Amino acid sequence: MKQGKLITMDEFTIQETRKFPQATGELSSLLRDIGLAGKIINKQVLKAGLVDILGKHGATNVQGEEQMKLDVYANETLINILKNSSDCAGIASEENDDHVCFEDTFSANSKYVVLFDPLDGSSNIDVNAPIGTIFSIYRRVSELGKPCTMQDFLQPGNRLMAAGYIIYGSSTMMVYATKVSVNGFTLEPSIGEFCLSHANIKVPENGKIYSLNQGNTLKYSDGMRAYLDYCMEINKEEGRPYSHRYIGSMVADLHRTLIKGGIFIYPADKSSPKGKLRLQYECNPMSFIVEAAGGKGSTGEGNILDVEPTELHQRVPIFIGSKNMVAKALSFLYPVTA
Ligand code: P6P
Repeated sequence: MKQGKLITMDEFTIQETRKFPQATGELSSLLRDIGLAGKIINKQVLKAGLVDILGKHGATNVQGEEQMKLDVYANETLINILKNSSDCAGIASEENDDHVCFEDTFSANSKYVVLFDPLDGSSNIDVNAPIGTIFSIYRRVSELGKPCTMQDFLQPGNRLMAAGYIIYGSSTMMVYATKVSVNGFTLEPSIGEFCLSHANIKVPENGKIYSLNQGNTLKYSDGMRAYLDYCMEINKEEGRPYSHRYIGSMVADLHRTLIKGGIFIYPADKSSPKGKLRLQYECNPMSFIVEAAGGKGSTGEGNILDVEPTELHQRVPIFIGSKNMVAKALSFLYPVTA
């Protein structure tokens, strides 16, 4: 790759595709479509405070969460872009009860399906905190030429072809992982292109930041509370106490963790025995990205990517980030008996 040259995401994916002679370019084309959706959503996010797109949409989604208008706009944008893509057989969205098959011939013959959380962290929209779109791309398991099936969307994360997110923050970035590497692209608004800014991202093996909603501490298990005490006690050799950072927007907390290292946790607790975050829309894609960058994603009992999904909106606990920090946290949950 030539040094100093601005490399657009399209150029990058084409160069990456050339490394695999058998690649057809369909995955690159799908990533380009998702990037286009991100640019369209970004335009509305940037002016959310100025137009009547802010505030409650009045509807509630399958999670029972009140839908912000931007949620609905982002969801419809992704569905429309992917419906017109020649590389997507269907979608499943955190905002939709069920999956959606695209019936046209082109789509029915496409080999990929896409799952997404169209606007994660939407409770932060009206306080101008970072929010994001999270997406997962699977090769379908159903027969080409026929409509996609639920089984296409209930695949474990270890079968992901690619996963990524678009973060609408101080800058707009698209980060995506394949099994080969994780790369970040920053939107250059003057040319409307995502340009390579973070090549071959690697999660530091150790970090100094722990990220979780400490307001839930009283509902945590004894092991989780012991780990929190560990994070807060002073130990200069180990660089503790850690710093606590929690934005309340998974994409923003995970993007910081990916770049700086650290651990993000949304554990099971007394009121949420499976935790809060969704396996297929948040935990699997983020674990795929973090593990491709050398980090770790665990439910506390095993690898997130190995969980066999049983329903589209199921939740799992998540411990994710620097691999040594995740290992340390798990040692408090399941102390190794001597
Ligand atoms: P809590 C946002 O609603 C979200 O789904 C994630 O983006 C975020 O990490 C989490 O929920 C925040 O949850 O319970 O701490 O507000």
